[in-house]
Amino acid sequence: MKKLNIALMALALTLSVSCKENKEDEMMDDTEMEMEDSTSMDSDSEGMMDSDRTEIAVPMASKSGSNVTGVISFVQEGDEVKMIANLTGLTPGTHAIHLHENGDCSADDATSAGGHWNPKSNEHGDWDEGMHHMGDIGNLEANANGEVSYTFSTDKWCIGCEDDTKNIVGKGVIVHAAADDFTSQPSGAAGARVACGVIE
Ligand SMILES: [Cu+2]
Repeated sequence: MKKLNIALMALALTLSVSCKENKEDEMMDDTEMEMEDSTSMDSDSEGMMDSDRTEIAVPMASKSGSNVTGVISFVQEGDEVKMIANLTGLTPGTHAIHLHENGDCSADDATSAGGHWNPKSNEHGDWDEGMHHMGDIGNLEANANGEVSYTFSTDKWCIGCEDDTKNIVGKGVIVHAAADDFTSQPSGAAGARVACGVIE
């Protein structure tokens, strides 16, 4: 009798252990399925974001013998394009920043980028007041260490849309040695081109 009890207990133990293992297997299956689900959800939302939100990071090359480097990012957020400029190596003070018509930084002085991007043939001016080029972003302020962190947003641009008067893809980004005075034609007397990048 005692032997039978032990045998039964052993059997019961074996059964409960195998039962538990089965449960764990099932639980693991569930977890894997959940993970697969969340992965596919991520790719879905990324797919949605591709149409709503496009981002181009433009590495800036030193020009005209400067030490200016950094990255200027352009992000489409709904109807607006946000520009985020992070630069180093500038002289402290005010520097013009523009979009120029050619996405070509091959020249040592960046003259290959051409004049200001001006698809509506406007006069050069202040972005916030009256007439201006589509590339007349304005001025950056470099701190005492020659660093700039600057954000600008506008609904007058787009990234890759059909409207050539708004689409910034293929344009050049230029940072100048001096300030834009917003009045001198055609480019605000901003001096040498100290950094250049291509929006692509
Ligand atoms: Cu310029």
